[in-house]
Amino acid sequence: MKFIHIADLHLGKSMFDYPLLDDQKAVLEQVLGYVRQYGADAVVAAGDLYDKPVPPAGAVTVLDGFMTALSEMGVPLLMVSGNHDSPERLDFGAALLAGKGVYLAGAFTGAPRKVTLGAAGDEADFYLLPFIRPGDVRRFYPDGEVRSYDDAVRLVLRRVELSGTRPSVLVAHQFVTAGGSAPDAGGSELLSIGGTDNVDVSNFLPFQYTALGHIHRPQRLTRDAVRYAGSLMKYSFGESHDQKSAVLVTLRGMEEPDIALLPLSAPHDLRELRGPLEALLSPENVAGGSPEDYLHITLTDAEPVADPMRRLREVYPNIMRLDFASAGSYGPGEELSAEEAGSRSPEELFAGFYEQMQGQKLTPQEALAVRMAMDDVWGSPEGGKV
Ligand SMILES: [Mn+2]
Repeated sequence: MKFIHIADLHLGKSMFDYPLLDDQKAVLEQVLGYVRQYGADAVVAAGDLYDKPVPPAGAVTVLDGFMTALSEMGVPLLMVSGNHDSPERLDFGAALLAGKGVYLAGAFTGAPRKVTLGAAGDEADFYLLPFIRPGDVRRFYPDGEVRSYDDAVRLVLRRVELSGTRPSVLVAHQFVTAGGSAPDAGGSELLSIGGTDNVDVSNFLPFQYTALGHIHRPQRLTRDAVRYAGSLMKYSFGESHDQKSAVLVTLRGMEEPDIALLPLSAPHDLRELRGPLEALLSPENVAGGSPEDYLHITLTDAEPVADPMRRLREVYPNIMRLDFASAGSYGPGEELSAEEAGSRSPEELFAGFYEQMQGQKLTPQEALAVRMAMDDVWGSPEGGKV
């Protein structure tokens, strides 16, 4: 029995007003290609299928197409809701879809949904646990002590009776820590402050494989068989150096499974470029990638440049973000105590600020212009008390 684990699709997501749906669709087609290439027996999607509880119509069409393609190939698809999904909306048609090999766990029903798949002698039990909060579990176990996310997951999993002879796979979408140390987040996740939502990795010891979603950077947690697949695509510039992947899991009975990472790449890569405008305007100066990629450009020119966004867009049509390194990049400058600052004139303070931001001193003409602007605002050369 082998299956492909993906997570955090976030279908319908936009970045800086660029809709990513065409790229997302293309990456799902790569996943379908891997299913054919490796003869996968199932696909697991571990939550955050959509980016929003009420996804745009186009996103629903893309997920529908993915489900239909797998169903036509006779390959089951198992999905749980993530913190971005609406559990009830995701459950639409769930009972009917099970007849077509699409298994959904949207809303929590008191226990993980169990699905047994595979040919006789090569079966595996999949447990589908949607994203749960303590309150979701308390409702079903009013007598249970459920104070934290960890309590909630522990209580639910303790009640699962594993077969003991067939391998078990848990599908979940939670913030999993290993003995208190947090996973390495990519930057595009919606994480709670202070980590109160953490669930310890020890909860997953009984399972031969745990297919996790929530953290967007692909990674293992204490063992290869407990892992975050990572997001379908790079969803923040903090992830621009990540290699996104799907996980090919080959179960080997009650032994540790074999794991292989299958690279995923969107038609438009997400990249960061840095340099002076004139150099960047010749794309041959910029190593790697396509000019059509989604870009965060940082201009390092010391002097102001005219109309940089328009000129850059002629070469790079998909600039998501443009920054200027000169703004504040000349170090912290001198630290002034409130008393020291109070003893300086506004002109002196501005001159220091300007030098820190621009890396050069005000010229006499510029100093005069600043003086005149201050007079305009404060009304007299003796001003400055505001
Ligand atoms: Mn997510």
